Amino acid sequence: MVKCNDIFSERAKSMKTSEIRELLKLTQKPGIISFAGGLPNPDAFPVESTRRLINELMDDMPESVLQYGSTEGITPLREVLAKEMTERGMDVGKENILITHGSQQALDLISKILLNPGDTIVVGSPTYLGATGAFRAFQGHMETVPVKEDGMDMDLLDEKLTELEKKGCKPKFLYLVPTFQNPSGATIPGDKRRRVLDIASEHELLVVEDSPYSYLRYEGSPQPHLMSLDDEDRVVRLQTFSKILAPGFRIAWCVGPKDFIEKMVIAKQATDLCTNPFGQYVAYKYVSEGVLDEHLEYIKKLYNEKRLAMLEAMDEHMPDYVEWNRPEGGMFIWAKLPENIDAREMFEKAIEKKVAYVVGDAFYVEDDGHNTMRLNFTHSSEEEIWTGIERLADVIREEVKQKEKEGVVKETLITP
Ligand code: PMP
Ligand code: G9A
Repeated sequence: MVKCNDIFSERAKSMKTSEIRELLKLTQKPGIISFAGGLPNPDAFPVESTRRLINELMDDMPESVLQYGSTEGITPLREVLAKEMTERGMDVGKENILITHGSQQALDLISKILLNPGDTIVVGSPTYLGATGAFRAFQGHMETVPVKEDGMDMDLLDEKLTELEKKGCKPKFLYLVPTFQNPSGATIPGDKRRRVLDIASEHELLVVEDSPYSYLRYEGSPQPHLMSLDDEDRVVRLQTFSKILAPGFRIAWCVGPKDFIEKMVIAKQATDLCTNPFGQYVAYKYVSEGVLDEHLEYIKKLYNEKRLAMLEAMDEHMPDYVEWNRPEGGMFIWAKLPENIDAREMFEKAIEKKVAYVVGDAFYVEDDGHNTMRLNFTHSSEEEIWTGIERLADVIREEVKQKEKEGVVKETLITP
């Protein structure tokens, strides 16, 4: 029998399982209130309009919808997305757009075309673990810059890049989720966005702007996309239908300079030939017939109610030594527990009490964030949010008490 472990490539050996994917299995067990996965709410799925659009497609053009498509993606979808992005201040044509199976595939393809083993990528600390998973799978080396409440620290980014340059290291790209970051919910304010591009320009760096949550703003004013501030063709932007329509379609779009997209297309040919045309045509109809705009208004209202419910439940139930942010959009709240609490160690106790979260350290490349957790507010009902937060607050209180007890025992053992 072949021992696969002996023949796996170095690349395969560097791959790590996604904690979120593993958690999904666990949290699908009955009775568990899960604030773990970044999942849309099932009530937000547009079942009736999808049924109608699919029927129309089957009546009007089954020969295109059910056929293979071009690797770039279907032309009408790329055209309508280019038009929409141009209206939002980004100078984009269809030749700048590649349709992918989720933004996750774009992250994989970007790594495939840019990374040689050991190449450096600069990421936030914390950052989206699906991205670090993709970079790791292509043996990328990650350098980190702290992410604060207003996003990545720009002074530290500049310092980090200068320090790397001094060592003769030129990173391949900077990866950022500038708006309602996964996991921290942090958003880079408008004035700081210009600085991202100035720093990138000074250090001649490509910027990957991953932006699945920018449409999900519930209060405050929209901030300019990095791509709309870019006049040097230095930004590659990722957008997805996963959070605004349904992740089951697996349709996203990657936007970038023409030569970059051409290389992505070649890389994609070897991966899966083309993104599923069926989903692309449905997405096209959603955008072009204005159904998506209506749907967006509906989900923004729904998610805002859930966001406010979670914030209110946390205000009411959480002990005052727990800290959290109040993001104006997106899907996540980021919470910080006292230093002596390890959210990973506490996780099993939370599951016993039937509540789940994602342990914060999963989003750090380095050993950090042991006392942090990510809470998703979009997937649960308001009732589940209130019950789940109450359960979580109890688990935290018990853990803190337990640590205090252990501390007393330790002190008594040490004191002669
Ligand atoms: N990037 C970020 C920041 C995300 O949060 C997600 C989904 N959680 C993705 C990319 C991948 O999304 P999808 O593949 O569904 O488009
Ligand atoms: O199901 C997934 O893996 C997508 C969700 C990502 C997240 O929870 O951040």
